[in-house]
Formats: sequence, structure tokens, C-alpha cells
Amino acid sequence: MYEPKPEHKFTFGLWTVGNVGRDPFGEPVRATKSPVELVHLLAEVGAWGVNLHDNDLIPIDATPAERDKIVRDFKAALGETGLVVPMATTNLFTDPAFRDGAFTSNDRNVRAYALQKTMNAIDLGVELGAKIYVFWGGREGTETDASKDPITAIKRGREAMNYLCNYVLDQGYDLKFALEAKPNEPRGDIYNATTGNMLAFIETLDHPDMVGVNPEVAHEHMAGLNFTHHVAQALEAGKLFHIDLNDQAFGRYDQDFRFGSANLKSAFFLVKLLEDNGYDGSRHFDAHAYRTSDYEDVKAFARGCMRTYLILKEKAARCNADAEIQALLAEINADSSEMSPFMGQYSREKAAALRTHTFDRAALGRRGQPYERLDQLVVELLLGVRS
Ligand code: GLT
Ligand code: MN
Ligand code: MN
Repeated sequence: MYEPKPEHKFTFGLWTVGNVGRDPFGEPVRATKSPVELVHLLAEVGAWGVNLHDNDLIPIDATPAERDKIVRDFKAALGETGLVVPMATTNLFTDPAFRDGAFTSNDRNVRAYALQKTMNAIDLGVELGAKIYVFWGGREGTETDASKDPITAIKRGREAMNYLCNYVLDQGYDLKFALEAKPNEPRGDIYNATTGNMLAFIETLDHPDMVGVNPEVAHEHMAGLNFTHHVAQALEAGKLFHIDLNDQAFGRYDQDFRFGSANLKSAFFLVKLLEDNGYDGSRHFDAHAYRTSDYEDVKAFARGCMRTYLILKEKAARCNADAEIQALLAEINADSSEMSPFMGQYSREKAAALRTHTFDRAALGRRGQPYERLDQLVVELLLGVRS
């Protein structure tokens, strides 16, 4: 019943199940697996797709001949397993060249190199079939604002996005961009720190229609924000092109935990939002197994992400079909239509009529809402004691 199927569009990055458990204080705990091995691991657990950074697949210093062989072997693994590559991205954060950022670096040569590296990686992504291209600017920030004018940084970021949109259009690629926000880590402060910032930034680009967002649970949680509300804003604006699912305790470092492992209730409202609104993009898990896991446990981690999503999807359907919950919601939203003459699309007449209407403010303030009862019903549904 909770088996992943292609229609669920569950994907993982090569860097997720391939995470070897290195952290700022410790060495790797798992042996490195090749991209081909990781494709087979993902096929074994039932994923639909695999996403990648250019350098997850091709080492940054590979020769053209080495690149071609690696791509050939990778495509063969995709062919054998049936896995697809719906999204690709560029690593613009690991190499020392990017220590002061990529598109926002103070060094113009670095900014040009970042554009070149991204065009090459876009070509690779398109060759593998990707339709979504993610931009996560992990190094696009500062430790000290003495180093960079933030307005200059915004302008540099815009110039790069416009350049790359035009590259995609010029090549005739069927590719959309998804911008991923993160408030901090690895830089002290990263520009365009939340999904909301990204949405506003997109509207200032030359081709806003081809650019949307890729929100990540952990990143809004790191900022102490309600992720579901940010996703809702993106969805409502037609800008949810991709999503990074994982989990994260508030106030901690970037944990990238298994989906639903830390904040079950918010995971439920997120899945409900996505499913109720017909989100049809990838459900991408940008997470990794605990450092204590071996590869058997990495598989349990990956299966767990997908299984929890599907369980929560079923809970959302139950919630929508729960007579008591729905009756309460209907009661809460009951509308006498008494205010219709005053509201909706503005007109001078409506405004004039509204201004002369007398409200019983005290009565408005006396009305309570049964949200305790409602929330308890939702909690009991999640706990599995409502049939
Ligand atoms: C990195 C980061 C993620 C981004 C990836 C795409 S890489 O793991 O923490 O949130 O989505 O560059
Ligand atoms: Mn993360
Ligand atoms: Mn991410």
C-alpha cells in the first residue's frame, strides 16, 4: 500500500544516498559509492529518479574523454534500471575558487568561471533529460558586510541569472530554473535567504516565466519559519517548480534528516498542501542518513522518506474525508453572504455602502473558534486512533 511508484515522482540526489558522513568534526564513515552503484541502490529501494550536480558525476578535473566515458556508463545504468534524471544543478560551492561566492564573488574572473561551469553543467543536465535546473547559492553570501555591498551582490546575481536564461533560450533547451534559498551555512549569511526573497527576486529578472523556486524544508526551518506557508506562496504564484523534502529541528545546524523524522505534524500539513493542490513536480528528498548508518541503513533511510510521504498522503485523504473534521471546517467557514454587497472586487458604491454599515464589534469579538477541538481531531487522525 505504501510502495513507491513512478507516478509519485520520488527522486534523490546522488549526493544524498551517496553521502559518506563527513562533517566539520569527523571523517567519512561510509565508503564512497560510484554514481552507477548509487543508481542501482536507488532502483533497489524504488525511487523514480536521480538528480545530480555536475561534479557528483564528473570530477571537476576530468578530461573530455573521461567525461564521455563516465556519461556513457551512467546512461547505461539509467537504461538498465529505468531511472530518470528530472533535475540537475551545478556545484558552485566545493572548489576553493568559490570561497567568496560564484555569481556574487568580488573576483570577476570567478564570476565568469561560474557562468562557464554552469553552461557546461546545463548541457550535461539536458543531455541526461533534465527539465528543471536548480540553483543553490551556498557560497553567495558573506561573513562580514565590510566585504561586499549587498546591492552590488543582488545586481551580480541578477546579471548571472539573465545571462543563463538567455543561454538556455539561445540553445532552444526545454529547461526551467528553480532557485533554492538557505539563510546561512556554509556562509555566515546567504543572500536571498528565504523562499519569499527568491520569489521577489525572480520578478526582477528578464525572463521571470522560466524561473521558479526549489524550497527546502530544512532551510526555512533553520530560519525559524513555517515551511508550509512558504510553499503555499510559491504554489499560489505558480512558482513551485521543484521541492526539497527533508527534516530539521528548529535552531540546529543543517541536519538534512529523513523526511518526517523531526516535525511530523508540519510534514503532514506540507504533504496535504502539495496533494490537495495537485503539485505535479518531483518529490525530491534532499536528505541523508544519520552518520551512524551503514549502507543497509541508508536504504532504510531512503525507503523511510518515501513511505512516510505516502502514509501522510493517505492521512491527508482521510482528513479530507473525515465527516467530523469537515463539518467543523464548514461551521468555521460558514458565511451568511450578508457582507457580499460590500466586498470582493472594489467599486466606489461598495466602498460607500461599507463605510455606512454599522458593525456590532463586541459581538464580533465574542465569537470563539473551536480550533482546539479541530486540532485534536487532526492529531488523533495522525496518531492513528480515528478510523
Ligand atoms: C547541498 C545543499 C542542498 C542543495 C543541493 C543543490 S546541494 O547538499 O545542502 O540544499 O539543494 O545544490
Ligand atoms: Mn539542506
Ligand atoms: Mn536542497
